[in-house]
Amino acid sequence: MNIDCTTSLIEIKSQHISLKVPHLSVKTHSNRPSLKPLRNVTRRKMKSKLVTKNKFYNPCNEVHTKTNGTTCGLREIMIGRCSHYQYIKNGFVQPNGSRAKNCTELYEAFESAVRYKSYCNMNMSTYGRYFELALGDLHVINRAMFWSGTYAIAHTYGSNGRNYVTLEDTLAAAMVNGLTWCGKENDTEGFDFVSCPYRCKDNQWADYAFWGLASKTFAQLAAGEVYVVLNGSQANGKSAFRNDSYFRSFELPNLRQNGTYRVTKVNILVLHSPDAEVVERCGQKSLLELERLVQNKGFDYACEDDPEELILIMCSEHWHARECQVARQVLRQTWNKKLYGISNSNRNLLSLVIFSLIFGFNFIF
Ligand code: NFD
Repeated sequence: MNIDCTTSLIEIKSQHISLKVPHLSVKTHSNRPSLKPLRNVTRRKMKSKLVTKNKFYNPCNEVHTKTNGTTCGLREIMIGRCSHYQYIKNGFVQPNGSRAKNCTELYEAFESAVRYKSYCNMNMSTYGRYFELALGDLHVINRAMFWSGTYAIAHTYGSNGRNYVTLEDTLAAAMVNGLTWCGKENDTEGFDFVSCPYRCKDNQWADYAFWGLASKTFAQLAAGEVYVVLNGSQANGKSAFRNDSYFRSFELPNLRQNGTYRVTKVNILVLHSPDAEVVERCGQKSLLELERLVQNKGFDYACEDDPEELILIMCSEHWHARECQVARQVLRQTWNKKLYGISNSNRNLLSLVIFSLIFGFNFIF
């Protein structure tokens, strides 16, 4: 489909996205560790060579050792997170007013999918029962938020589900987000606590078994208007709407076109990091392809570059960036006006007048 760039830009600008209920004062940070650099793979190999020499080595005995295998205390962490999610975070109120879920039962559904199983035998239905139990009653209307290349800012903006609901705000994902796990056949523990594979070369579905199904299920439960935060400043030739992203492979194709979970509109928010190059804007490159796919599915499409709320969040994280300087000064003046009833420049002018009056008089007399 050929779309004239100028026309589509004008159309896009006129389709303003209304962003509701932003409580930007509450900032949250992801509990996920940073993505591991590739060189760790070599270190991991060395470490697993060392530790597998001892058949009975268990890094989770007594003092827990950090490995690239299953997170020590997986069971306790998951059950603990589940209880915290339901009783502390949500204050006993479940989505749709439903009853609290049994955290042990949820963990057991998860465990029976993975324990004693080899990583490469996993597929997209392995965790089916877990997601059914954990997400069965979820229905996110007009507040579902997807992200790609924008993990931190999307979650700050989503504000733990108060503004928007991301996959990670759901019980199913919150229980395991940032954790590592993999099963081990013929092993007393049934989990590999030393090393988990990243890739399974003979079965690509193994790699998507959990997060692929999580993304798919979440997308199927989103309804009305949905939001997608993309990165228009991707480095190394990556695009904002990548071919191999979870968003493209598992979320967009699973948004429903009819029924109770019908999606009506897809709102794209394209962010450009302060002090980074602008690689793509709405109506350009991969975003044109995204627009085409969204419209082919019969959804309305809107795209906005850098909404103000998100500029503010980006500048709060990169306050020293060039693009944020003027905004900081203007904010200071506005705040001073609120505090003292006069803006900074007026205050400076006033001080100057007072200063020259005093010193002027001294000089004359
Ligand atoms: P991506 P995408 N720290 O940014 N989703 O479209 C850590 F540790 O390229 C969620 O492929 O976008 N990991 C999860 C990160 C997993 C970070 C898969 C970070 N700062 C899919 N940023 C999840 N919660 O783990 C990115 N990653 C990982 C769903 C990320 O976890 C979400 O609903 C993923 O494994 C979202 O709408 C991989 O890097 C979409 O798919 C690719 O993230 C994001 O996947």
